[in-house]
Amino acid sequence: MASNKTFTMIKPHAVADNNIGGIIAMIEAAGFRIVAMKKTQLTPALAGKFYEVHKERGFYAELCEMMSSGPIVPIILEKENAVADFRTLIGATNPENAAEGTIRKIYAKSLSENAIHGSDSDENAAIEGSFFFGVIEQY
Ligand code: RTP
Ligand code: MG
Repeated sequence: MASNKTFTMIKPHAVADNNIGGIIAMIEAAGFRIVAMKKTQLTPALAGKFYEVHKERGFYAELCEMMSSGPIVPIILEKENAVADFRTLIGATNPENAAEGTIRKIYAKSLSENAIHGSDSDENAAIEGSFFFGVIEQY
């Protein structure tokens, strides 16, 4: 059965630019319920662990540096068809290709600083949510 949860993080540049509220307003307006949320900061080592799947990619070091450069807001979200609907809401990885009205179209600065993360599968949503939140926070 498809999960009804996904996981997201508001990236450091969007937090630094005071865009937490604007981004969360778009997420709630799209019908997502906030299950768990906090503000925290990754170390480079923790960012490396979170993005371990990308460790062979050329952008891995830049990604880990960017994601540990300031506070982030990790969030677990709930909605029917959450993973796919959230990927639609955030838009393409490269904001130059992101559709009008998507979060990345509005808030991303570049391919690297693209405002927000969205899990790419139900399995990864569960793994990524559990990276930041304990069992009792996930209901
Ligand atoms: P995300 O995981 O953050 O939701 O993004 P995504 O699935 O759309 O993209 P993914 O391929 O998983 O890449 C993860 C993040 O790495 C940065 N990136 N930089 N410089 C580059 O070529 C490059 N490509 C990707 C972005 O911050 C991307 O969101
Ligand atoms: Mg990804």
